[in-house]
Amino acid sequence: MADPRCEHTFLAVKPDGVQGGLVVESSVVLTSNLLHNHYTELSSKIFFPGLMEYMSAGPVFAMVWEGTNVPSMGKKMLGATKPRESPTGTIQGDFAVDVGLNICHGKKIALWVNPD
Ligand code: IDP
Repeated sequence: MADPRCEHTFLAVKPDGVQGGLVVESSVVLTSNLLHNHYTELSSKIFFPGLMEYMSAGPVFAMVWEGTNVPSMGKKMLGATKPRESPTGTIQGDFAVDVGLNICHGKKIALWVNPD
């Protein structure tokens, strides 16, 4: 039986983080289809076209973490969506420069495991 304490969460280092050398392992360029599905709830936002362009600008480094409390732990490590609202010691607070260039992201595992 699966351990109920064993949770999963999805995180990605975005194109600016990969280009900035935050990861050295293999990374993937996202298809337009996957990106649209991933951000479907933001499709009416004024920044959506820019978000698509940003996320297609280069490879991302995608991960699924497994372990006790990984969703809340991952969120705490990432910090806030807006880097200026992210405390020192979080990835966004320490490395990101702007909400449109915010290095990391966490959510939606199933979409990435089965993109079609
Ligand atoms: P999250 O990435 O922290 O979960 P969401 O609200 O789901 O936050 O936003 C997804 C992504 O959309 C953000 O990480 C950021 O790259 C982009 N984004 C969100 N709000 C804005 C904005 O006001 N201007 C530009 N980009 C934004």
